[in-house]
Order: sequence, then C-alpha cells, then structure tokens
Amino acid sequence: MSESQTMSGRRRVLRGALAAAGTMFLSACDRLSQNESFVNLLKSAQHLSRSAHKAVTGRKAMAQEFSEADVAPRFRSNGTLMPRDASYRALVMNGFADWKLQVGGLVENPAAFSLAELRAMPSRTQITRHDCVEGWSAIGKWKGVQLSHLLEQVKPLPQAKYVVFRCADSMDNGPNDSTYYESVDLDDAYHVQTVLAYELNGAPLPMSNGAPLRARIERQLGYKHAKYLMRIELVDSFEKIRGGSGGYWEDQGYEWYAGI
Ligand SMILES: Nc1nc2c(c(=O)[nH]1)N[C@H]1C(S)=C(S)[C@@H](COP(=O)(O)O)O[C@H]1N2
Ligand SMILES: [Mo]
Repeated sequence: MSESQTMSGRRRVLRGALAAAGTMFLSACDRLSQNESFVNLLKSAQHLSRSAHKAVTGRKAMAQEFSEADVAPRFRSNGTLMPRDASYRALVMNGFADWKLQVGGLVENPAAFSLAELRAMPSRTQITRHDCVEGWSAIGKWKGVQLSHLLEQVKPLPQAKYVVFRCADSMDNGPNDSTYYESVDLDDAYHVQTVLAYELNGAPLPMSNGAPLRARIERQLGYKHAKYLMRIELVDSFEKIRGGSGGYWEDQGYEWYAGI
C-alpha cells in the first residue's frame, strides 16, 4: 500500500467516524428536545441572552411587537372600568368635547390639547402585549401620539426628572384625593413606544380601557399604563405628591420601576 493510499484510507475512516458522530449528535439532540429539563435549560439560556441584550441596549430597547393575527379578540380590562366621578361623567356625556389634556409643571410652555388636536398629530400604531401583575396578558393594537412629541412642544426644564400622569378615576369613596396616578422617568417618557393612546384595535378607546386617552409604557407592567388621563406634570421629585412613591399602587407598596 502506498503512502498516499494509507492517508486516504485514514481520511475515509475519519470521515466515517465524524459522520457517525454527527448522526449520534443529531439523534441525541432529538432525544434532548423531548427532555423537559434540557428544553428549560435552553430557554433559560435564551432568557440570559435576552437580559444581556437588555443590558447592552439599555433603556432604549424595544418591547416585542406582534402581528395583527396575534391580537386578542377582546382586550381585557382591569382596575377601574367605569369611573364614578361626576366630573368624568360630565365629560362622557359630551363625547369628550370639553376634555383637554393639561401638560404642565416643570416646562417652558404649559399647554392643553383637545382630542381632535392629539388625533391631528403624527401617530404611532403598535401591537404589544400587556402584562398585568395579577397574572394575565393580552395583545392589543394601540394608536396614539408619542409622549416625546408632546414633550418637544412643552419643553421640559432642565430640572425635570419625571413625568406624572394624573387620572380621572377615584379609587375609593373617602374625602381625600384617591384618583389613580402614575409616573415614569425621562428614559421611558421619551421611549419610542411610549404612546398616549386614543385607539384600541382600530376603534376609539373604550371606556373600560381608559377613554379618552391612556398611557402605554410598553417596557413595564400593566399598572404603569395610566388610563383616563387628565393631566401630565413634569416634576423633579415625588416627595410632595400623595404618598410620595410616584403612583397609586406604589403608595401601597408596589415597585415604582416595573420593568418586564
Ligand atoms: N386610571 C387608571 N389606570 C389604570 C388602572 C386603574 O385602575 N385606573 N389600572 C391599571 C392596571 S393594574 C392595569 S393591568 C391596566 C389595565 O388596563 P386595561 O383595563 O386596558 O386592561 O390599567 C392600569 N391603569
Ligand atoms: Mo394590572
């Protein structure tokens, strides 16, 4: 046997061994894919790389967007479904013609915007998943104006750190102000997907989902997405606002940053 024949023989054996190993690997994979703990391991690795991705892209990272086919036939509602406050009732009676979103606090140009004015502004439509702490999720299509667009008009002052959302709905019957409120920092306020929505699934926002206008804070849990918006305030601290923790549920102990 010549030297070269020996070589090609060895190579053939090697190639055969590799092929066999490949088949073994494939069938092992096949078996592994049926193994729940291995699949969970893969999922957790995926999760790890997703959080690593978040750390790299930081607060600007986008929440996942979905397709029309994923939209839930009926978007659930939670918390207040029908504000009982007389002032809100009066706005409803008039089809929100008298409603205006007030924007003030630490801004150069305080302003108020009617629904018609908001609808005439550039809009963003997004299909996203809403995750409530109570353990349910729903995918909906939202249309509205980016909060960044409004902020560009009112011009926050340099000391402004947070945006506070003031809502129409009182959470209890007591004599004190118990209206729902929420807040975000400027990273979330200027996030591309932070939208003040006036439409859900192609129709005007239903009352149970926050008519006439509600916030979408897509990188955070459901309670951050304030419904029944009345006023937006730029502030440098929550200290003097109600319980001082930056939101109705936060004042009862919920986390202020509810990232998902
Ligand atoms: N004004 C107001 N906003 C609110 C609430 C509320 O009770 N009042 N509930 C919050 C909670 S816990 C969730 S999960 C979502 C529910 O939004 P949906 O009713 O459109 O599903 O709104 C959030 N925003
Ligand atoms: Mo929620």
